Amino acid sequence: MDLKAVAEQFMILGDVEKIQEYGSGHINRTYLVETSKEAYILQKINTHIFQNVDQLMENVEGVTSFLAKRIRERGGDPKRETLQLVKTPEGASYQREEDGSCYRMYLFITDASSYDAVKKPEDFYESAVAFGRFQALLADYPAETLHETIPYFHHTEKRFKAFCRAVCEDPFSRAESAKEWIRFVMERRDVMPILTNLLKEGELPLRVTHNDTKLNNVLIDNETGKGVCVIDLDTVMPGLSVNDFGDSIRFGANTALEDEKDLSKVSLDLKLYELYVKGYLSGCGGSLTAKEVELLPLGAKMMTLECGMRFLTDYLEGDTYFRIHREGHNLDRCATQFTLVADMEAKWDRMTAIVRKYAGQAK
Ligand code: ADP
Ligand code: GN1
Ligand code: MG
Repeated sequence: MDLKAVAEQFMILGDVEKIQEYGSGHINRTYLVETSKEAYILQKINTHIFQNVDQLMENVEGVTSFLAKRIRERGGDPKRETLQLVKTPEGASYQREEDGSCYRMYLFITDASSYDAVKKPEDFYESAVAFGRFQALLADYPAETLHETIPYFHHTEKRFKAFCRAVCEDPFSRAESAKEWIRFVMERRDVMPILTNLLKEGELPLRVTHNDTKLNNVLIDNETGKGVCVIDLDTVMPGLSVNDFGDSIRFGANTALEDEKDLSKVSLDLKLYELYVKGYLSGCGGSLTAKEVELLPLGAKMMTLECGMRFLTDYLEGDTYFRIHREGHNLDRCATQFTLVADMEAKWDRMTAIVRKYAGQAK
């Protein structure tokens, strides 16, 4: 695909000078487009995963314009603090090419960085404040207008069932090479429905959540070090706040990268965990219930277990979901997640004690 021609279909300023692949997301293909006047992010939407692009983009448009309004009301700068879509001259939020591929464009947020690992603890704290604030800003978003872009995205029990199917069918004969991790999941089968049951029983409220709160989905201002903008809004849907908290811990409070091969490097950094608890609760500004706060550690464990299970399922099914860069990549990713789960189980008392220490900030 001629990316320059694609970029020129959007209302950009200046002449396209350079296009390069950008970022390290597993789902979309992201490009930085530099023109003589401005910089933009061009994304090829993963239509294998997001099959209804109209609905996906309706969500993104709805959430970004809602956030822009709220940010403006608070005296902030909506051009930096939320994603801003660049539309086509016809006013469309994305462009479908003849071969069916779909592209969208955002203003590039300059002088800010996204990190795949915590370099400075303060950055992790600031990402927590940003995700907490994001949760609070969307507290009165009309949730019923949001489409479920990926149904049952964080329904751990359904993820477990999909995993069991993949193990039984074993279409690539890979189960043998993953048997130690398959056993790891089976030993924890009883915990799979806990959070969805609590939601059903009304113990946890359904909120508008981000659902993919990895550290690299928040941009940190290069100068002030503050979390400037939450990005990657494809999975904003009704969900659980404890999952948003948990996914951040899974990714950012791990002492190793998500795909580290040396598992002795993988552990939960309790100092980072504590910073995140503090930052997230402060960003939420008292909007969480006491039950939600109490269950934050469980959110961390469940998101890590679920994500490991998703990587393992994809490995068994032939790597069709998460982009891989080497053979066995998804198996390596699954191994880090489960090693982290085991470490969380070992540190459980300290994880809950830390949350109790900051629980005063909840309603
Ligand atoms: P994926 O769903 O594949 O993770 P993202 O939307 O997270 O895609 O984008 C991938 C990366 O591109 C991000 O981690 C970030 O570094 C960068 N990025 C995305 N949007 C912007 C933007 N508007 N301004 C600056 N950088 C961005
Ligand atoms: C994917 O898009 P990205 O890379 O931020 C995935 C998340 C996983 C994550 C694991 C839509 O996130 O759910 O937790 O990889 N996003 C989608 O790194 O499935
Ligand atoms: Mg991303």
